[in-house]
Amino acid sequence: MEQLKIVASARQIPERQVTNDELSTIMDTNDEWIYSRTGIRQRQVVTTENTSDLATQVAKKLLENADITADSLDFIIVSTMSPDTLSPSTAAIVQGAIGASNAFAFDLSAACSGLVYGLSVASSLLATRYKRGMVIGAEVLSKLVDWQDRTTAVLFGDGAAGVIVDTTSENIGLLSEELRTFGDKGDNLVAGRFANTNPFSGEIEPADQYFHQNGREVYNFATREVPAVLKVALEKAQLSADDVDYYLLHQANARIVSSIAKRFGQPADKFPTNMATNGNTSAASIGILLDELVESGQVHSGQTVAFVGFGGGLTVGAQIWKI
Ligand code: 4VN
Repeated sequence: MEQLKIVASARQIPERQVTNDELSTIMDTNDEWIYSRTGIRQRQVVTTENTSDLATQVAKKLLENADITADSLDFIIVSTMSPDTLSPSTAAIVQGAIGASNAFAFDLSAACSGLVYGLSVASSLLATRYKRGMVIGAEVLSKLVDWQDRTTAVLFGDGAAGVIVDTTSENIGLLSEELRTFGDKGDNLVAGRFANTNPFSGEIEPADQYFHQNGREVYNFATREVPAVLKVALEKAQLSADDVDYYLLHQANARIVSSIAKRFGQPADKFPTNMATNGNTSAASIGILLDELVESGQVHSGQTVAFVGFGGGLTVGAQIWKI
């Protein structure tokens, strides 16, 4: 059977850096508080770009890195919770910008699990009719952050990253996955609420674009569900935790990452992090981390790598890849 294989990765991070020290000049917070609780020292935020600009830069770099033309793409998936607009989708904007005339394009909404969910959809598309696609996680969370709320404003950063996926007849690629959604807990992480002002509506819930989270609940959800899905994905791949070279977890919080490493009895250096420099970039974080590690040569073909996304929905998903 044809499997899907990652053939290229790329990332795009905005230039403007905002350190914890700079944040402490605009809100009542400080580097020690932020760093000790989250592992974040700085993040990058956009000044003029929107989500589709970051995603389009990633798409262009992907074409270059894979040495392929835009017209060879069958589909483009952009996973995002911060699209430019609901219509057109951010993926459609990217498709137009790079001239991928043979590709259909759509956005996928799964918050911080977006890249993993997007790759799951891509694997099904490639197993049926299609040969090649792009999956990009792109976020400008700085437009959803309430910059008056120091409990959330310190956590997030903007960025985008993605991969090109191709079919292969080799026995590599996506070995297994376990995806779960807990919609009954969705209220713990909310952003981008519209108001319905139709003349027939009764009591209207007011619009609220801002990101709100019940941090404790989301944190506890992550420490409970990430080990559970990872364990199932490893079992499905008939691998042990030791067989995995690198675990690329969503970069929400350094303490979550180290607690999962301990839980699986794995050394911390198998759980690379970049939240110190990038903050939490939601759907973009796993792709950014992957591209950094591919660039430095730490992650390369022949290795076994786990991706684990978790967050809004609430959603969680683990995949085991033979790169
Ligand atoms: C997944 C997670 C988080 C998240 C939740 C809580 C949290 C990150 C709460 C306690 C606080 C330090 C920060 Cl687990 C967010 C998302 C959204 O991408 C996804 N940090 N913290 C403290 O007081 O220690």
